[in-house]
Amino acid sequence: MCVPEFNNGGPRPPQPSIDPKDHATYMRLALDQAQESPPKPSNFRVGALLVDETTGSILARGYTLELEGNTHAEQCCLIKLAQAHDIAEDRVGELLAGDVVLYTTMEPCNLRLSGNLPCVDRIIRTRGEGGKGGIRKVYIGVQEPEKFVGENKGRAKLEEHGIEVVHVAGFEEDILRVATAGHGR
Ligand code: HJL
Ligand code: ZN
Repeated sequence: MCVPEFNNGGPRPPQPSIDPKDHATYMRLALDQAQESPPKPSNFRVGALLVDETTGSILARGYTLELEGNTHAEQCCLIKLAQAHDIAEDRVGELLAGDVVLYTTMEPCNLRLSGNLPCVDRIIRTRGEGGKGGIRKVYIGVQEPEKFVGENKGRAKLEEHGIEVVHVAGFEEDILRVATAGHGR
């Protein structure tokens, strides 16, 4: 189908607005992202969104293995936002001056079997000197199941660094079904 050019290069049409307090809608959109991820036995299928909590606008979306390499959902959000602004991922916090929160279907990882930098550390480094700006709060749909790395201390580490972690209840079953779809029986 041919999608007509909507605005002929003019200002972008506003995104349909979501009430910033409607956490269930954002978590549902994060779950939609998780469903884009290819099923694999070696990791979970996770989806994530970066949201400006003042305006409700979605700054970036991501899912597991969306970008080249062994990429996590949260990592893809940060890299995509950085790429859109032509800066390196480790400087993406400089773009996040407002009230920025992360929605992720699964608690961010604190240890990766591959040895890659865990998403918790990527989130913490967005905070910059003195913990100003950056990602201020993380909404999670489920804790990470103890399958690959035992107990994930991601939530505790975020909280130690002054980042609030809030569980959005009600999606656990769907999130885990999507996350483990490639794991066999
Ligand atoms: C979260 C993801 C994803 C995981 N967790 N929050 N988002 N894949 O996108 C956590 C799991 C790691 C394994 C394997 N998964 O992914 O613990 O190979 O995927 O580095 O530890 O590590 P690698
Ligand atoms: Zn991760």
